[in-house]
Amino acid sequence: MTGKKDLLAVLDFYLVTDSGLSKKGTLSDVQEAVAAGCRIVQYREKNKSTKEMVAEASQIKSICGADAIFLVNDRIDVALAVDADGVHIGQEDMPIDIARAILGADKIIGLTVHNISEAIEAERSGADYVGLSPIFDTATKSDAGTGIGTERIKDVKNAINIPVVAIGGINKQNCRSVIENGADSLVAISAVVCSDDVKRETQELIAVIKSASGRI
Ligand code: 3NM
Repeated sequence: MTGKKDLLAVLDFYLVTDSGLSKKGTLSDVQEAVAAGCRIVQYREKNKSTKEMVAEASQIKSICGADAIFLVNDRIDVALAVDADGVHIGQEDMPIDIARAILGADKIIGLTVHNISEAIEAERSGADYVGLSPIFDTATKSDAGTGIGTERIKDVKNAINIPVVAIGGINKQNCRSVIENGADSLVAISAVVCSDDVKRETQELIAVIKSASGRI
């Protein structure tokens, strides 16, 4: 097991990059979030060439260093090219058993799920954590669908033994209820990368998450 898998148990805020929404650019966002104490970064890039992605992923990997898990969204080839810590995949991406066979046992694989049955299946097929989505309505992902609400988080958390990361429409105002309803960690893309001060926003989110989870 990679040392970084241990970090999955103590995640607070989870950064997902979005170069389309970012005010200061992906690398700056990662730098500021990691400096603020973020311990997991997912490079999610839909608008760049593979060559550009490999170069940027390599830089993000160095920023994450030993302190933060570095995952690549969807692109197993890019993750392998830079020896990332793992990938985050969706229900329509590479089947998880094949992703595991390609990446090996040490790498981290996160899977997006929308309900209890997908979460149970994700754990059974070897996911290291699930991303539960969307908690609230969001404009960041056009096909995300309607928010499932915070109550559903408890149901999913109680059904599985791997960490639950909440995503979709989360911000500083509603993040406390997300954690109080059982999420181990949460993603807030627009709330963070659209802010003027990514570091401060991340610090403030981490403070609320730690307080809500009793991890202070
Ligand atoms: N995936 P924001 S929602 C990347 O529902 C992503 O699977 C989602 O962005 C899903 O924090 C989403 O700005 C975007 O709402 C979340």
